[in-house]
Amino acid sequence: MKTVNCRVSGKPLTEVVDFGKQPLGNGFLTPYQYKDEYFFNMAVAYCETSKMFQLVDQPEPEKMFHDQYAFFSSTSKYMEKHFKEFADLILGSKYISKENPFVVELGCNDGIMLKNFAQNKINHLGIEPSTNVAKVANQNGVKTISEFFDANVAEKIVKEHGQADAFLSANVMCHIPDIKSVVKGIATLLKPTGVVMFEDPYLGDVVEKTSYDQIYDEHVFLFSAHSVQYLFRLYDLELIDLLPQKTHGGSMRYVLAHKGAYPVSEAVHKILEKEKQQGLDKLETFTKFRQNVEKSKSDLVSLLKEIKSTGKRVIGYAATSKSTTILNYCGIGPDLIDFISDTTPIKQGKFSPGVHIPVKAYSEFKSAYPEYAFLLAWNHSEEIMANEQAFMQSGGKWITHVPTVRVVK
Ligand code: DWN
Repeated sequence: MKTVNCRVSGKPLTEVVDFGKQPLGNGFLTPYQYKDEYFFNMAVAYCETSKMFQLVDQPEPEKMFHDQYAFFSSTSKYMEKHFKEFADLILGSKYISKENPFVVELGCNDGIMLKNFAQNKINHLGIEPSTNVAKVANQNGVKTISEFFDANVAEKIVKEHGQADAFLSANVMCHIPDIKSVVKGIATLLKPTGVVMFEDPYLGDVVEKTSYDQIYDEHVFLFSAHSVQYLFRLYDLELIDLLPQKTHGGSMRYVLAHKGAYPVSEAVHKILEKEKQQGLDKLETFTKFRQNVEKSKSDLVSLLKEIKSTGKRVIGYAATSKSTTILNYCGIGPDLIDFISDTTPIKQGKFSPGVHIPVKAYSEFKSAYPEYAFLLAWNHSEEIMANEQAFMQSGGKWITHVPTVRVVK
């Protein structure tokens, strides 16, 4: 679904970086599927009216989210803890009715967050389009329907369950091209006193850290406070708070409510001002971003080639969706990285999208440590460093590309 106009304002977009031909971020495959492998041209653009940073072209949602979706949220212990804290924050907040509150989560994946409500016997509903993942959520005791949420689904939910006290979402809203229909649906679904809380990777962090790997097929938008405010205002919903998060290399939690329902916090004014200083409201900022992306690419390729020329082994650590952008944009294949180690069974024994690096079980990494591991899940570095003391004691070094390309001991 290619667009020349902003998906939110309808005004013409200005292209800022072209990453060339890219496969699906989670399109792990077997060699007999190579001949039919799907590619699209991945470019990102900016809208000066809505301030929305977005993909120009995005594959159809059914190509990305289906009965073989490869990402399960519960692969990270840190994220389990993060979502428990998120749930506790909502349960203890002023936004939730005392009597029989109803909580809805968009894109609940395997139930990592909603299970905290289910365990507390709170009335809840998960909406998850990937059927294999939704099945796991239901098995985890989380009531989940498999649908792509929009204004029509919102009406159906209201008829069946009534309006919601809280509408939650984590790392999902930025995946949805028809975001206006989602926000329209939220406005219908939310009680007059209800609250929306959602978090996604934050454009401010991506620009600051040149973490361009947050750009891939699934992430049609990278939001900022400016763009979220513009989008929700279209449906009379107001940005009332902002809570920066460490997750996924820097995320933002946006808190919204019906206009006038709650006071607007000081954090909203401060962060909007900070975004102006960073230039997130200006097109020129993204010219500099493109130059930083190009430099990151050439530094990374030079570093990997230099290591390879010394005969040392490099293994990719974690077959993340975001690594698909780096590997394909930089043209890094099995000539530079022997294999990628990953803990998700559905990815193991397959090959990475586009550049076809073998994906192997984590045990293969542990049984013969390489000299270098390229930290493809850099966003989980705290958790990984704590787990990989033995690798480092064996003399193993990490390669990272965020915020700059370098070797870390
Ligand atoms: O938005 C999205 C985010 C939240 O999750 C999705 N579109 C898809 C996915 O992106 P990702 O694949 O880049 O996510 P992560 O959480 O950075 O990476 C998860 C992958 O890393 C899994 O395949 C498991 C693997 N992994 C590992 O092998 N060892 C992860 C950790 C923490 C580890 O120690």
